[in-house]
Amino acid sequence: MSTQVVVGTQWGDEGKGKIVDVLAEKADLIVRFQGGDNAGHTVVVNGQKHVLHLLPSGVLHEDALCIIGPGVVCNPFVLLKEMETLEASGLKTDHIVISDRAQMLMPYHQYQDELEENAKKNKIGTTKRGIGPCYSDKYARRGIRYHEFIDFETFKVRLKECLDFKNALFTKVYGGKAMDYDQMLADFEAIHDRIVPMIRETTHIVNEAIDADQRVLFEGAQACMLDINYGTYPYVTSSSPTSGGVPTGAGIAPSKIQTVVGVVKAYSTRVGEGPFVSELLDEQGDWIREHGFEYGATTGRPRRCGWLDLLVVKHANMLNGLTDIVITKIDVLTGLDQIKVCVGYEIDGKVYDYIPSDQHTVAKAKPVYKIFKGWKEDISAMKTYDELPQTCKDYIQFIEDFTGVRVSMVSVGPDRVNNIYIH
Ligand code: 2SA
Ligand code: GDP
Ligand code: MG
Repeated sequence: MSTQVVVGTQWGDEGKGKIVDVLAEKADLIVRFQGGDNAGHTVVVNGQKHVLHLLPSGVLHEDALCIIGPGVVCNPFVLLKEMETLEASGLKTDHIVISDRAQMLMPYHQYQDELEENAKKNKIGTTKRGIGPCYSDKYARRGIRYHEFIDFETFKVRLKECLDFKNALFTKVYGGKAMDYDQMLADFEAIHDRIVPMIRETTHIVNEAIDADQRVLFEGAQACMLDINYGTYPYVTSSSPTSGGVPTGAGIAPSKIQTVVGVVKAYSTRVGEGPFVSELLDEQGDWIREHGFEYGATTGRPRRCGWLDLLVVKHANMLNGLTDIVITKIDVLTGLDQIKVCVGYEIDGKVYDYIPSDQHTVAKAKPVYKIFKGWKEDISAMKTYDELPQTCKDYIQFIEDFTGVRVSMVSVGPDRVNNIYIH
């Protein structure tokens, strides 16, 4: 048995896409287990950049089967567009399958997300891709799953009942417009022949692969602080991006998870609203954004930037059971005289070494920092740990000591090859 999970430990955009692509070289199967096209995962190969939203980030490895798992909310129109973009670059897409249990993210989910975001006083800052409304329908048991798309006559009926319900909501509650059933049906009819051959019962495929000792990689989107239960609720996404989401989202027993790789960006970013204790609302934050090119890979929104928050990473370790940490974007910090790391939250005179549940309490927290010396050397072409400046090694060592998790790899650039392997 060989299974590996890759998860984000902060607020997403840690560089999971790049790390999954690197680890997928040795995988037979790659499985997305949650989220949807809110994700923006960037993979750079030989200078060519690919941004993936629904497709697993291992998709460039054409020999591995890529599965969009049961826990994903999958917009079929976005999926096909993404496949066409890959095909236009000369890449193969016939190794991609969709679970018949995956939820179909519908045009009305996107519209609902937009209406709800616009109507809210305290906005979440969603990607407006329809993620929350689609998961809400799933749990209210009125979602449409991919197996219901196979027979188009069945789908017609389901679409009618769902759209009638949504149109009443849009017009009577939100003051929006009704969506046109005939047009929507025609749009779905046009993609039916391309989508249906991709729909498979994937749960057996994954479990049989594990039992046959194949190498299976489970790819998380978003991250722990955006987890529906353990993130800064309500400023979260609507799924479980932790290793705990793998058994339910991919359909395997928890005991089948062997290793869990947590991706830790060397500083923090967040896109969307919600508390962010180590945020830098000054020139230092702008410096990180420009040097790290911190803009949303799906929406293009500028990301909020701040120092590394190790309480966040500790929280992620507790919830995910990390066996390894991969540090990314440490090259971005090159040139700074000093680098700060948040090691505690001071709230009403008390120092916390864990993250309180209530986001109003977290919003009051002042960061307790440990200060490190920076380095000036260009580290982006380095290949071994020994080559790194001592101050950079001290920074890495501290992350390992504070979290108690070994740092097995450090990423020093966006390309597939910019890595330093430690263990
Ligand atoms: P949603 O759309 O309902 O999931 O939004 C809820 C919150 O989750 C955040 N979220 C993300 N945070 C970071 N990166 C994400 N993917 C894109 C990227 C984001 C982009 O890779 O850059 O392009 O803006 C992602 N997806 C969801 C979101 O900001 C809300 O805070
Ligand atoms: P993901 O959502 O976790 O996959 O991350 P994104 O792709 O949204 O954002 C990460 C960004 O950082 C992308 O533009 C990557 O190409 C880039 N990146 C990843 N690793 C590194 C690294 O080690 N150094 C630098 N400079 N950029 C990186
Ligand atoms: Mg991203």
